[in-house]
Amino acid sequence: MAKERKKSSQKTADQESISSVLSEKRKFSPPPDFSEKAHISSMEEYEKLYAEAAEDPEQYWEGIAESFYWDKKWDSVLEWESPYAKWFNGGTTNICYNAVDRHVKSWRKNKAAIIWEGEEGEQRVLTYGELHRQVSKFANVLKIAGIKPGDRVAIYMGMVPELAIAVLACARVGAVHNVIFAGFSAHAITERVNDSRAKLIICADGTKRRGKTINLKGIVDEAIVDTPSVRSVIVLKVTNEDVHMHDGMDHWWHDLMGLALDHNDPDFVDAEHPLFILYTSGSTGKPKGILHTTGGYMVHAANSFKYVFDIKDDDIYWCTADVGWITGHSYLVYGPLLNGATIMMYEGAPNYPQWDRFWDIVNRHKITILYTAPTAIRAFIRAGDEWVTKHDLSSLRLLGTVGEPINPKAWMWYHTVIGKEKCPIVDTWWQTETGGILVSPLPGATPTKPGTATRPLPGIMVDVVRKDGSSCKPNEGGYLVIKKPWPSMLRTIYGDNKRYEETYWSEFKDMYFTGDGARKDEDGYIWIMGRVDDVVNVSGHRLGTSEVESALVAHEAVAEAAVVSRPDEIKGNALIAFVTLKDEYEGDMKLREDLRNHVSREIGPIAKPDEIRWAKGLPKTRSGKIMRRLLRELASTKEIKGDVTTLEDFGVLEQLREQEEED
Ligand code: 6R9
Repeated sequence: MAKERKKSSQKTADQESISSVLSEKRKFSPPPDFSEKAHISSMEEYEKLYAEAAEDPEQYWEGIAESFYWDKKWDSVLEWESPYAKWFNGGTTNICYNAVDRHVKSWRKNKAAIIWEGEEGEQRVLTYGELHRQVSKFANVLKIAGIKPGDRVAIYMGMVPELAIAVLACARVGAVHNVIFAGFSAHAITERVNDSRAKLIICADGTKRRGKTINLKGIVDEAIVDTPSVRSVIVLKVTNEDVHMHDGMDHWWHDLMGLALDHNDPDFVDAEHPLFILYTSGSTGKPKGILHTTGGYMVHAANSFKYVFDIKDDDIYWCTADVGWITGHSYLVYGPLLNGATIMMYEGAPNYPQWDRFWDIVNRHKITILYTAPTAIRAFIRAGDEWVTKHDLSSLRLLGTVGEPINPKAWMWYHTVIGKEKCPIVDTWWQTETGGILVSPLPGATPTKPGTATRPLPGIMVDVVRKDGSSCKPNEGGYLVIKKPWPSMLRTIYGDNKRYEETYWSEFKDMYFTGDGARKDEDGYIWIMGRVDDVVNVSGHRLGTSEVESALVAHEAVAEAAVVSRPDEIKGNALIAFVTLKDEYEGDMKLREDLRNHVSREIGPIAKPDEIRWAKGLPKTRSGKIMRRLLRELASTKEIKGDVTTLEDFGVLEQLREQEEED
């Protein structure tokens, strides 16, 4: 008995969240008045559409593609030479034209496209007409800067409307944008700019965060010391930082805009013309440049947005993600604008000046659809309901989450405290690689259960399979795969087809491997159980543990490092680094903070280990592989605090563990 109690108290938070998910049986039907007005209003309608799309996926996608403007129609819907896809091949279009110009030719010309709010409460509204004018002008600026179709352009800015303008203008002239999250370090910029060989960097002078300003231009200056491909830098004045402008290389955004004409004819490009590269973490050290192309991405980003968020013309939609991540690309910029929606854009922290900032924004701007991350929801729960209840949230009609599994407790809080039990929740599963949402409830149709992204969207064939590729039985845990190509799938890893083939297509024959573990329940609902590779989700941001390890061992004091994650109530996961120091550095009291800052400089503050533990040596298998499972267990169950002299002695720990098992 005593032993049992001891064992159960050692159950990790991870196991607890899995078992709570396994026993989750609650089911919530869409409110009838929501369904009545929804684009898809019943499960029967969903099942019918799903079956039709499964029967003839190409016909299904072709039907959707027809609702966009194409300068020339495609010759074929899909050409598939596994694992390389060409969607709508032979067709030409321009995604910026579809997202902006089309609306300007309609009554939406004077509709708000972007409502922007800064941290100090500054506000701007850009109508579709104004957005069109600014994007056209900036497209002319890009041309003046010598940018040609296919050239890569890096963008490093905070969440200001000009970020969306820069992205759209690149697409307009056929340039390939690479947005780099403004929290990344100079080193991370150098790495991305060199991998994509970007010709131009567009940045802001600075950005605001929790009342402080970050000098982005200074970081770019540091990054471009070592980037031979960069010819010029365009700098947008936002925070009035004291910046140094290099003669002939750096130009002010406002000076160039002053020279540019209002009118710009978009470049209609091939459907398979590259649209953007977005770097994401993988299970090995170097970030992967995920390449998306124009036509297929446009079709799925727009269509998934329309149905998952059930968008209507009077909605005010707010996605809290940064444009530096895929969620910001597909569901802040492209998806909503392709649908002519009004978007809210906020530059600042969720708890500035206080923990009610989000709810204050919802109330003042009468937000109807809110799309955010479980990590934010968990932080709000901890801050306390009183920050929420003092605001009127009655404008909200639909809630969404993305980025990591949402634990049932957080789901229920979102449902009751924010949604007042009247807003459906769409828990949307997807990845940088998938370009758009693949698994999600349709809010007017799908009964939801807390903790599951439910069923795949029509046209998407997902499955949970065993190691040999055979389908798992209901509730049997396995690997999440996608069995048929879809239009917004990544086309490759930029410049590295081999890595593309190995990472996604070598594990299972003719199936795309997501890297996620999952199970499918008796209703066919997909429950994501987290990554099965060395990728971890920290506050909804995707990080490779090996990336952090590489950064640590790059420090002169470090002999070896292993980074694992531990479940964390707020961040989802926390990073724990086990570090073996070179002999001469042992006992250096300052090193813990030095190493954390070093990782921050190498990758960015989001990658800072939460805890650094010193280890005499790392536990390894006979073949020399670090025993990460053991480290994960240690990281979850036993917090070793103390000064630099506290060393993990794995020999001793191993012995202790063995004794315990024998007991
Ligand atoms: C969109 C995005 C992708 C990874 C993915 C999975 C996790 C995303 C999720 C989810 C459970 C959800 N993930 N959405 N897990 N439920 N609704 O986040 O892209 O940054 O590339 O991360 O995030 O593990 O494989 P990305």
